[in-house]
Amino acid sequence: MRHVDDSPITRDGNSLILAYDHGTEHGPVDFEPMPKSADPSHVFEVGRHDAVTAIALQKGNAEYYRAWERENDVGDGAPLLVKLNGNSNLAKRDDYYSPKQCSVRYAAEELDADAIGYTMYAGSLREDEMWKEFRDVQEAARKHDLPVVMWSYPRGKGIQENDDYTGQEDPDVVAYGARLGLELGADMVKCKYPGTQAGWQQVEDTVSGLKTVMSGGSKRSDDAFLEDVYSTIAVGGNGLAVGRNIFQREDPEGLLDSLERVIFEGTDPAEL
Ligand code: FBP
Repeated sequence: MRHVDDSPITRDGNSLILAYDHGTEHGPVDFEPMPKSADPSHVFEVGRHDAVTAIALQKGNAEYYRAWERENDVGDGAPLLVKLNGNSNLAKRDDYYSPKQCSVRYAAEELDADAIGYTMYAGSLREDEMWKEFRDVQEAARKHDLPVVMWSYPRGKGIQENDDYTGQEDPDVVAYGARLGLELGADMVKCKYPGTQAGWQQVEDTVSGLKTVMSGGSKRSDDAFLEDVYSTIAVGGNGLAVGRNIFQREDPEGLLDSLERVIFEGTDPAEL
């Protein structure tokens, strides 16, 4: 089993994953602030920045990505992380569930993936179903030597109806979700920012060295965003998986330059 540090999605142990699955998860509304971001090839180009260690795509865009690389003779595109499951904002369900649309075999053999990703909604009424799917995904990924990134987003009735928790960003909830990544065999876990550095420290204290990356969240100023990222790196976080804070910017190059220094060199944004 290859260690994630030896895979292309990390650099010096850390990662910057450019997430572009929002057309599935949120719908075209996420492209409205920057209409050119609706064109996948625009975001593929952004992903050629040296800071980016993976681009996370749903199956359809992953197929397009490989074709785009071939047709444009792109040799330095970001490594490909195929997101195996996803769900839309259109569905009405009894509780959160993210169905799988791509197999590990297809990701590995047809898409030449460098890693796979799976969203886990622990706390949902459908958690058991997702655990079973994740088991199959994780074991198949091991056979293909692909790192497994868990989008660990505890949410649903089990969280909402438990008075011990204040919601999805409660540090106890985020840390529990991160721990599940370790227990269920992920190589890296992607978690919501719990609001404070102490909250992220709690995550790190829970995962015993498992790779952790912060989920970007909605767009904010460069300074506020870099500060949040640094606060996780400073206590042992391994980087970032980010979508809107990159593709909703007219020119994300400057922010990517800064993120590269913060994530891979540990530079305090105050010194940039
Ligand atoms: P952002 O940086 O834009 O928050 O993207 C990270 C991400 O995990 C995406 O991969 C995904 O589309 C989205 O957030 C899901 O967020 P949520 O389920 O909380 O709406």
